[in-house]
Amino acid sequence: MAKKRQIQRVFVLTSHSGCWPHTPRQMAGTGSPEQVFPEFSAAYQSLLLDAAWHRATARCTMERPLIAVLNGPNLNMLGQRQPEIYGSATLDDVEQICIQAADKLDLAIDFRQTNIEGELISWVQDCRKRARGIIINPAGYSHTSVALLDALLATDLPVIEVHISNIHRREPFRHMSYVSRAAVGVICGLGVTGYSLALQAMTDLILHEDDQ
Ligand code: CA2
Repeated sequence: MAKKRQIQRVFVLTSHSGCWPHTPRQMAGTGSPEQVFPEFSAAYQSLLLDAAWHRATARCTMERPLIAVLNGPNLNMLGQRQPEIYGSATLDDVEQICIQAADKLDLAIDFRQTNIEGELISWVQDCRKRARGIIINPAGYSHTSVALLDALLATDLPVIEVHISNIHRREPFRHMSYVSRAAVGVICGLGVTGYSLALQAMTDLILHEDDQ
């Protein structure tokens, strides 16, 4: 009795000028491969999906510059007291504003708040290895912390200082900020919009760096 041989087809998909062709037809050149080999179409579609997923992942984790958005003491109380000075937005609202702005600007953000000076300093130090820039509302530490200033200076990263209120319209002790010496720019008095403006400005700074 004649033996029936099962022939397995193997498709070898290679890249085309460094990127995947858009359709099977393009790859085949003269004819549609799915007409010749119906099982090809499913294999190829799944490969395209894989490639798209990898591109999206790379975009989120590798290509987007990471910006640290750091918040100092008592900012966790935003929206709960003193709305006449700081408005009604909570810190969660501020984080959402930053996430949306970062998404539009193609940035990744790491948004944090702490009431502890040493923790804020450690986060600033950690930025050296991982972030392209720092946006910081140092809150009360703006006016008191030489240690925070030293940490920011040591990062060699662009720093933008944000204050929700206009510190220059307030008590004299708020007029001076140690942190400002490390900052490329300071945004104050524009409410929580200051955070999205800072992200926009940071994008420009990074693009400028990349151009040089
Ligand atoms: O205006 C700003 O963003 C400040 O950085 C906020 C700090 C203040 O010490 C700075 O001088 C200016 C205070 C953050 C505390 O925020 C609160 C919000 C609501 C209720 C209590 C505190």
